[in-house]
Amino acid sequence: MSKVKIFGESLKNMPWQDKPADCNHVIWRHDANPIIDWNPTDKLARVFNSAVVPWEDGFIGVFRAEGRNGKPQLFLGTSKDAVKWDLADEQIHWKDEEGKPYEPNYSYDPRLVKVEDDYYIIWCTDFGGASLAIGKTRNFKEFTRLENPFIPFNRNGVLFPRKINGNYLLLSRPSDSGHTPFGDIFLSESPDMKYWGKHRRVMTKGGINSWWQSVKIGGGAAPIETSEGWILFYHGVSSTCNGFVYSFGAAILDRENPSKVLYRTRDYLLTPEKPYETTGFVPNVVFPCAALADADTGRIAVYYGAADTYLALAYTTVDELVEYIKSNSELLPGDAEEYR
Ligand code: BMA
Repeated sequence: MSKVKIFGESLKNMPWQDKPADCNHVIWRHDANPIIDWNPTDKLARVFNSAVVPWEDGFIGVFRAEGRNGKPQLFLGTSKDAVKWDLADEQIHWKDEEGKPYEPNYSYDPRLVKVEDDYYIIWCTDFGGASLAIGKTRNFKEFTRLENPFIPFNRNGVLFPRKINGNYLLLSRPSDSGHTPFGDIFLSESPDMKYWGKHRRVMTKGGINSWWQSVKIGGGAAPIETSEGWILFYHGVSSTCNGFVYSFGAAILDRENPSKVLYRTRDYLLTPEKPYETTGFVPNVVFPCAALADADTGRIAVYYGAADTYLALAYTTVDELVEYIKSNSELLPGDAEEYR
């Protein structure tokens, strides 16, 4: 039993490896990373920023995959152990709410979140520019595309796994049309998944003591509800003479009012160090899109894309992580309530 309580399912069969004896950090990598390598199927060349959830007696995931035409689309995958994945050959096909087929021009960086009886997929799509799309499914056979939540440009849509005060909550990162040289995380609410409002700025980029997140930040995995608040893994970007570097850290958001960030890591939790993170299609990227958490043991597994080429896995425990976030936290001026 962990000290910090996770409000969620017990996930006895989720992937897990104990912390290696020589690890002096709060998060450690799966020892057989990457879990998805180059060209995992005849059709798919690279599978990386992807999201997974428990499903039936195993797991299911929505994978960002690029075929040999280099264009990202979303593909389903299933797994018994959430480490070895069977990836579908065919991309996900959508219908809108009137039943008309809808094929996105491109689709990337999916998050997959169960709220009540529906599994929601939020991804980045073309809407006259990169914007968020939302769709849902109950059976992973029929997929219904809903109205796009926001006008362009926006990325990194992360839905909360339950409504608060009757509203769905969605984190996002408004941006411009390119590789945005700016970006803070905002929270929006909706009573019906159609009309979004009550926007709040949650967290800002930057920090004189925190260069890894100085250019932009974006929500990562669906927040994990705990007795200490919502744990949010998020990515942060820094700029070098050799291009952007993507790392990730974590924040704790207030349980009843998640627009309030209570703590956030001054230092990154994980930065590109391993060959599969520093070398690939886009070097120096670790990009989390999902986490599994076991309410019984407090174990957490984070899924992250590496170098826009691979899918990788890292582990921590809720007690260690919360303790680390709290004792290494530095809020930024824009995070404070009065600045909204
Ligand atoms: C972001 C997104 C991610 C990608 C990252 C690094 O803007 O496009 O999909 O992993 O850049 O290339």
